[in-house]
Amino acid sequence: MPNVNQLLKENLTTQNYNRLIALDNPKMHEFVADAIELCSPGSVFVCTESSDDIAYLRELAIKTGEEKPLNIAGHTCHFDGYHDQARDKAQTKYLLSPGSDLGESLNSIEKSVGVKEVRDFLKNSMVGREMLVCFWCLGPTDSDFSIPCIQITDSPYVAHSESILYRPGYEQFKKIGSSPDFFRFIHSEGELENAVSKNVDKRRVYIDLEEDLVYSVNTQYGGNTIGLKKLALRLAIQKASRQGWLAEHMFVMGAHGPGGRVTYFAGAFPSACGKTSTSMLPGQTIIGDDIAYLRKKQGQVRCVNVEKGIFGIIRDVNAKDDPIIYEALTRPCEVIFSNVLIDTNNKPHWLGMGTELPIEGTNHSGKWQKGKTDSEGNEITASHKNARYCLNIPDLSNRDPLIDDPDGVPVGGIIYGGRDSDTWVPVEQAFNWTEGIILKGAAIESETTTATLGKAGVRTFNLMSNLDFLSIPLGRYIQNNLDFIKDINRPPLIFSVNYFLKNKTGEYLNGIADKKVWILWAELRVNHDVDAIKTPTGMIPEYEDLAKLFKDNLNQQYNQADYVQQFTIRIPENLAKLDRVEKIYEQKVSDTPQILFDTFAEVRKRLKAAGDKHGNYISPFDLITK
Ligand code: SPV
Ligand code: MN
Repeated sequence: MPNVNQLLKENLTTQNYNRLIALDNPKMHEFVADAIELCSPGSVFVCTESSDDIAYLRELAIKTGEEKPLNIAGHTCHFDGYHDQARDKAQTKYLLSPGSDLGESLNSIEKSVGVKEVRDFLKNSMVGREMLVCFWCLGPTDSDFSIPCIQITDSPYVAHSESILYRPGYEQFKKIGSSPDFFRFIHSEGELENAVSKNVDKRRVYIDLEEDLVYSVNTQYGGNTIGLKKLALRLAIQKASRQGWLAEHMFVMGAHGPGGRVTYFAGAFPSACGKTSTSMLPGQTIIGDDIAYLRKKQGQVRCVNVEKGIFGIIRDVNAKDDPIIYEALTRPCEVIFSNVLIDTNNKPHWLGMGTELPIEGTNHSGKWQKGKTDSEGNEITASHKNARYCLNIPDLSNRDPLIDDPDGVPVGGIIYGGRDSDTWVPVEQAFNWTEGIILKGAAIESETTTATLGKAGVRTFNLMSNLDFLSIPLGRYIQNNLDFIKDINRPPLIFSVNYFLKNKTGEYLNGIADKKVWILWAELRVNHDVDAIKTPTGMIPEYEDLAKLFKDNLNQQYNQADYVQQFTIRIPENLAKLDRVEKIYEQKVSDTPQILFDTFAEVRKRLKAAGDKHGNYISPFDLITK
């Protein structure tokens, strides 16, 4: 691009120009110059990491009306448009050059067509508005894990959210000098009506994997616009695949075992399956709740939280079930609430907050009163089911001290979870890494709830809960996971958990608090403190060990009858699951590694043999061999 410098000089004030030029990176300068030329902003603000600059983003969000201050200091509320409340999977596509192939499952568009389309939508999109040029870092700064990013947006809400969710990156850009190795995001809300994106029919999120560049337009919802979140995860999965590490949709938490020992776990669960609440278990410490990078360092698997904040589902966050988050949401500290209900006293409310909801207020549909319906006749709930809070993890009382360690934390175990009413036991350890990846991670299914569109109870396949974000063929992704620990002596143990097991009459077999016991049992296993019972699919807890954990941690008597019911091995359901999942790989994933089919066949044999010997429903006591 000719005259980059001249264009920047003409369009930026001296102060902003100097800030940009202090970063000696021609590729970054070119990106900013191109964005200015394309979007024609009224002004440009270059954000460093000074507290004044971050405060400017916060204040601008209020000045433009994208966020409204609430009664508690630091709290604001943002609304997305009525039809802009979630990730737009249909309009999120990879820009594919001729000759490249991402496999049959990934949504893509021919690059030249897609780039033209999205650039047409971005054309002059910032006239009369301020373009915000922000620098952030994925992962801790000054670390092998760090990926510097530049985000250009005309939404102060997006920039403000990123200042909460990500580490600052201006200084990191100084360190990388002229390196072209960084992620780029350009976003415009497009035309606004009542402060929300008007043209959602022209909403597009297009991802250029070759350029590490993402375009997003005509949308505000965080999952579509906060570049460093799921859009960066897609770029990172490609990068990780090329470089031999892993980018995962995983929380990271420290489980606190006997004698002050801390064992770190990373865990992948589909949305609404207890992921954030597992990362926030009482008495344990949190590193992150959504995205992790895993690398091999010093002969260990180590991981970091890519973020430093939480963009969490607020539904059902209440004083009883999520006391730590609830506490942070009700005291002065920086919080952006989105798509909740604001009552006439300027107070936020949401579904499941544990107090009675007001009958009127303002929500994502505008003025709201109980019983209000939308144009299709559907009742509009007080807050949206995907309403969110955005806060800083350092503001939580259970933050882990190693949160920003540039070396990450050692991964003792990996946990895969799903929502499953009748198949998996509450917790089970895989026999080894390969079986863990294949039988646990690659077999995750989640039953739809009434909170998602469509019929409840339908099982949806979700490979490592990362399916929505994969940017490489599914088979290669599985193979990368299998290969990852090849030169590691003691790989992390892999566990499955299932918090949603029900009895025949549809009641849950476990209490909400029980998950703490499963995680602490996994902690004991990682440290060789307890034995386990062999099943056809892995290793389950012995009754006495769980009884002690229930007593010590929840002050509960754990009945043997409950144990038997929860940990019964359900042969027909397990076989049916293998059949369902195998069919998906057979029919939809042409590059599935052969070892997946071999492992399924082997486990099917084990299940059948156990069934022949003990019957279809096997009590764990029948499997004890000593
Ligand atoms: C998820 O849906 O998994 C989220 C929220 O973490 S979003 O930013 O929409 O991806
Ligand atoms: Mn997520």
